[in-house]
Amino acid sequence: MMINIQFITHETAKYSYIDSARIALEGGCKWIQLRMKDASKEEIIAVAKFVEPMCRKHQATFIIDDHVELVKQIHADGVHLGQLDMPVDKARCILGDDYIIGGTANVFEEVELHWKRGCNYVGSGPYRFTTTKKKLAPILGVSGYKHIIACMEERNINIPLIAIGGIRKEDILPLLQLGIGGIALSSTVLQAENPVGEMKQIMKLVLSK
Ligand code: TZP
Ligand code: MG
Repeated sequence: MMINIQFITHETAKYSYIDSARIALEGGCKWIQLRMKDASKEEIIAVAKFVEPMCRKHQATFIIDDHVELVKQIHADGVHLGQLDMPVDKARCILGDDYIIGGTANVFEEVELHWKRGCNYVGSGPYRFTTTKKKLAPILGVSGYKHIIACMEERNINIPLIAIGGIRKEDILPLLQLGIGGIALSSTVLQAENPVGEMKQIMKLVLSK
């Protein structure tokens, strides 16, 4: 199975949003989600003008967080929608079948709803506490994912479940063993002393699977 590593852009004291995407791409990541939570549409469009061509150069998928209305304008491959964003089925009506739509879920019922509404993958977390996202949902840990995966198997729901939130390199293989379809991460790369090297190690780890 193809294991998907999704990098979530973030702005830190050291790095801009664009830097963060560049680091992930240079480290071999093939999926960038442009997440700029407190930014205006104009700021997002300005950053996307740099990040989109960078993704194309590296043959990486380019996803925008939240903003369905910007997907086509910034030439994104799709959108990631949280619990408070546009419902997945409405986004599917607007975008059609050629775009990727991801959704956030903290409990199985949300996974099922996203699946019924035509989601391509579900981001589920947080695995553990993280400061990257404000207003965190309850922490899932290994037992939370085990439960969600068991429910998905029972109902024959087979879309990739992507674990997110506080995930470090050493967490990745144990999570994949649970049946997780991919990993989304940010801070473990951006806080590393050598972030490109850290991303490379993570990619090597999953590509060997
Ligand atoms: N949702 C939960 S954590 C997160 C999002 C979008 C950001 C990534 O978290 P981390 O801990 O920086 O990898
Ligand atoms: Mg959102």
